[in-house]
Amino acid sequence: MTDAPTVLLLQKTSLPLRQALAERYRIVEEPEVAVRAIVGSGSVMVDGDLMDRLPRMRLVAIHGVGHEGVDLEEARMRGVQVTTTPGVLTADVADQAIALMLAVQRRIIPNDRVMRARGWTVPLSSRASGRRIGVFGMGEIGRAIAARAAPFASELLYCARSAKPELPWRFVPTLQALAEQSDVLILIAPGGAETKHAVDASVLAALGPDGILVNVARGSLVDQEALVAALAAGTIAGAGLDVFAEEPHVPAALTSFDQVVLSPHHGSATREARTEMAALVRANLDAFFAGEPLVTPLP
Ligand code: 8YV
Repeated sequence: MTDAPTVLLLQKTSLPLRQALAERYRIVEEPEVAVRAIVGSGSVMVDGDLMDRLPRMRLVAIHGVGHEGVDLEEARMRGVQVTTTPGVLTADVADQAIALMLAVQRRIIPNDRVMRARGWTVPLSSRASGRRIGVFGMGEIGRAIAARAAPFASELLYCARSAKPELPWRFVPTLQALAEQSDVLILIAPGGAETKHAVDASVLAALGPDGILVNVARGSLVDQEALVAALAAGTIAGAGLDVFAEEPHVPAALTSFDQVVLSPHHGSATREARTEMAALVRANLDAFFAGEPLVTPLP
């Protein structure tokens, strides 16, 4: 494979991805001048400095849909194109949000722990149906979450950059107001500077002592220290967390709460999604190197 184009792989975890790339590309894990494309998750930092070190690189193929780590302006200035893997992970991330919500409400994990210790008697859990469910972020995955959550909910509300009149759910213009009016707050907005610590102590207080936070977006959306404090003080009732401020680090305090369900950024980590994501990354690379239109470019 000496003539194979060199791809800088900035993603450690996905075996399907590595296999899909290795068939056709030379994979390196450190920047080098030969690199012609980067493959990685959208939260990995791809800034002007890295691009300067990769003078032949003209494609960033993101394995996922978030792209907050990629400096799109620097990319545009250098003629670097960017692709993501939309569609193929939508259902799985949405399912994960619902799974976390139900697991927190019905105490699935602590009850399982009691059973494994040969116990039977456990505290009461909370009713999942008939709650007001608020979704923060109304892109493709936000819609899939809302569609799944709505049948459970007494009301489905959402907050996004703008109201979507085509949707049957009630738009709430601020996150603070959404938290005030929701029993469950599900986060699926993009990461990056615009949403950093959007969920702070005041939003958590608005969610209230019966409120549950579910985050399948980015850890950066939540002030994690404020969340730990709110859980410890009972300012909110519980949380289902798939993402964390500094992955893979999870603060010890978060692991100590029975009312918290933790998951290792697993939303898109089904065999099916990861196989299709890998295929889409590969299809974008193949199109790029064949000089053909990219399959799923960022608009
Ligand atoms: C992936 C994600 O796990 O799509 C995203 O933005 O966060 C996840 O689906 C991540 O991109 C790792 O590749």
